Amino acid sequence: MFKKVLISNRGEIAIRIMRACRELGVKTVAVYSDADANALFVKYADEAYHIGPSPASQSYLNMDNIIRAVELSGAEAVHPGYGFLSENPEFADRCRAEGIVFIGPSASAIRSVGSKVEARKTMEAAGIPVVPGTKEGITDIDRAVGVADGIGYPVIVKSSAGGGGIGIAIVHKSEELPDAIESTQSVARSTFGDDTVFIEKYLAEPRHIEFQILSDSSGNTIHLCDRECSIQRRHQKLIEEAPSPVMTEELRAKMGASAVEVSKTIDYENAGTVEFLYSKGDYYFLEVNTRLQVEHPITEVITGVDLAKEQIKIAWGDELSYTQEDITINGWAIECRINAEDPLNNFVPSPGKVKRYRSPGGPGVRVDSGVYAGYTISPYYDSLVSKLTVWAQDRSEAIERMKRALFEYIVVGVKTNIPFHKAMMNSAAYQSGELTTHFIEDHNILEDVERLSKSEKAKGESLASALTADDKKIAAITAAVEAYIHQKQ
Ligand code: MV4
Repeated sequence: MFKKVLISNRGEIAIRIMRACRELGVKTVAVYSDADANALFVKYADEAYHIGPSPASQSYLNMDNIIRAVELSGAEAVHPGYGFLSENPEFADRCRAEGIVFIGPSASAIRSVGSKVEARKTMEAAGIPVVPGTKEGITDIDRAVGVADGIGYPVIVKSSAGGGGIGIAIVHKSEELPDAIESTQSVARSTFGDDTVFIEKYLAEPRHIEFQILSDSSGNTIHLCDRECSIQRRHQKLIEEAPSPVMTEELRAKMGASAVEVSKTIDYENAGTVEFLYSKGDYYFLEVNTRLQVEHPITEVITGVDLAKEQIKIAWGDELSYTQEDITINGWAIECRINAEDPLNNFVPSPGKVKRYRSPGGPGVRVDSGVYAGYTISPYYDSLVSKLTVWAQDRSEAIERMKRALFEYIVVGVKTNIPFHKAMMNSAAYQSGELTTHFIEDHNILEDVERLSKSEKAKGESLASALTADDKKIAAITAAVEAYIHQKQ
């Protein structure tokens, strides 16, 4: 096994990966920006290297500085986590050129799905269902209108290099299509430096269902079942669950086989996710995420597989520890992303100092976080406070357990979306399991959030005045406690 791994990421996911390393007996190296000098993940690591100023472009995206830290530390491998350089084929290539193991797929596998047009073509040729649409990037607008007229409206224009909902347009009639193509091309050009766009039939209220896959260097590939990720706002997932409420054994076998086929088609190695849209009993390939995902814990708790450890073992060259037959689903998992943001003000980020903090515990509760009392959430990065994952025997028990965990959760000093999650768990529509990617707009969740935010605010005020010790002292004490827990061994 590797002796030392560098984690080119920050926050909760850096800690998640370091936990896997510690269990494998692997030493860890953190890299950090100015803003993260006091972050928990830096304390957790066996050693840490400063890689630049706070903006990600100068630190967590700075390949030269990260590779220098790998060399200085003597780490043999880099785990990129999610975001930042995790899906950057250039970084994967550079690591390999320097003799550093990149814990993830090959640069060529990343490239082969980086272009959505190419990925669609590849998967269609391999017999994977794709949404009806254009075969190639659009070069001739009149021809594109002809194709769209044939498919029938509404259609969706998508950027080939896109992702995260940037550079898409929904078009309801033929006359609107030429303008939509041109504006999507222009957004794609300025955002991604590639103006290739394509057209698909627009599915009105689909579900977003994804399959976790694992593939080793000996050609063994398995899937670890499904996650339902439909609850999102502006393409930011907020709640994920596993399995999907619509999944049947029959559908899982079909979609799982497709996910494995996708992996084999692109010679994929390591952990990955195959995303599908699901509508009215049919499923369609959407894209491949070539990284460990934010929502991986829900798969871990229902399958018992430690995905971060499997990734490291695969990169070392080990064969998978599991066959497909070994993978079974036990119970139900839900993850709420607890963000420092204001659900009553358009979910705007609410960075700042966390004055009081107590995370929930007890049966079936897992908290992945990089936050402690006295820690300041920086405006430079995402606003994730933690991922709150519950496990229970079934979906309704998982919802009750999530309500209980949200009730126990105390975060004072920054606004959080905890009231939003409470409203969701109490929503009859959510409880029914009838989820779509438009759930939040389609249901009156925010009304409930208003009421629940008032009680959250009252709790915060009473707790803020409950202690008289000044905040600096609390920060010093809790930082010392964390440093002790995470002390170098
Ligand atoms: C779609 C779609 C409906 N029909 N494609 C949005 C971002 C990109 N990753 C794919 N997206 C969608 N593609 C067809 N043919 C609806 C969406 C979509 C969506 C997809 C997954 C999760 C959330 C979403 C929210 C709005 C729209």
